[in-house]
Amino acid sequence: MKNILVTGGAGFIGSAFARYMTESYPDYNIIVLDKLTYAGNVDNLLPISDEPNYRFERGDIADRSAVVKALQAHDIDTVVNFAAESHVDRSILDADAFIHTDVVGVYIILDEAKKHGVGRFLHVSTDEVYGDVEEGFSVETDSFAPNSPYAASKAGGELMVRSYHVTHGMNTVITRGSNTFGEYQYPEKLLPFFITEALDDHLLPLYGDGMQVRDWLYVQDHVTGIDVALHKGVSGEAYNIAGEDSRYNIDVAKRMLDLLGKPESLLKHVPDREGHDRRYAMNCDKLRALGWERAYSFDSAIKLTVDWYRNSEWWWRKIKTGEYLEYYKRQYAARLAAAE
Ligand code: NAD
Ligand code: TDX
Repeated sequence: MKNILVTGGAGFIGSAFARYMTESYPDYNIIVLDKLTYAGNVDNLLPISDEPNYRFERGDIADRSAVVKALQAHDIDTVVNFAAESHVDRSILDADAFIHTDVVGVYIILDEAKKHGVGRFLHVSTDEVYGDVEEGFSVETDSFAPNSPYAASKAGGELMVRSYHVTHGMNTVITRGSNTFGEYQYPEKLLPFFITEALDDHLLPLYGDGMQVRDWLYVQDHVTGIDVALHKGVSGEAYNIAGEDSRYNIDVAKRMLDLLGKPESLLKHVPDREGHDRRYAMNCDKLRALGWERAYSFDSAIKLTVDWYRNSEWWWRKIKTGEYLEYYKRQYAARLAAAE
């Protein structure tokens, strides 16, 4: 392992991984390939922009020529694929881009990686492939039951990876992370959206009764989980990465408001997300058996996250303009009006 292509490395988790790997493994070359969609942001990579073992290339994982160019130019031996459309609500409004990247894109990068003789292909997936988990904890051998177009597209991508391992003998590993939060997360996901809205004293649209349960994982712990799976995971296997900290959405929102010193009256119950999964929860003993441990509790990580957004207006204010405001209107205007 020497030249690692990190696809989707300008997004939230991919950039945290690129920053971590560049600094932790000076002997590896980290090459980010990213299309720079609305969610991709080169500011996320500023902390490593001058590092000698880091490079950035703009390109689409569904574009064969861009993929071949990157694989050849950097003599890539390892691929870690984060590139995805990642927001459930956007997949409900329009799923085209999800099929393009999360299904077709995964197939193209996988196929070209095989032809190029890539020795390790790690694919980053999600707990959402298991669908709604009424009780208990998902294990890696559970069947898939994706409920949103996003989750279905991620399940489709994973199955392509599986098939390339079984059919072509490719060296692959899949990770399935839970709800990840932390610095540099695009402010459409629950926590960064609510933190940045609350800082401006705007109403916070909580879907339905707010009693949906998510497992919360700090981004640094997600990244070290991927590192362990990359170096120690068994080819052909999948590994859950969980925070093992389940909370109701309403409690997460109240904790955040408390840290900001903002009133709970900002919370507004609005009509629910269509097809909304009630609960996700995973067991991650399999990854722990490879030596992975979390370093952060939810309480310490949410404090770090709230502080980061409070001190990083330079980062999020310029995002919350243009396309973002159009999306906000499409997603929330009618919901907030219905809740009045
Ligand atoms: P993100 O939306 O912040 O970033 C996605 C990145 O992929 C962006 O930089 C975007 O420009 C890039 N991208 C999109 N389409 C591309 C394409 N066709 N070619 C190249 N680049 C493209 O997403 P994230 O939250 O960082 O998630 C990263 C990965 O982790 C995704 O695969 C997601 O499914 C998975 N995941 C996310 C979470 C979470 O809670 N955020 C949890 C589990 C798994
Ligand atoms: O405005 C909101 N109001 C609200 O009540 C938003 C944006 C979310 N929610 C609820 C929906 C979910 O129950 O909060 C919960 C978390 O929502 P998201 O941040 O959109 O995450 P989720 O749908 O759970 O999916 C996330 O975890 C798995 C990531 O977005 C995915 O990329 C990842 O695969």
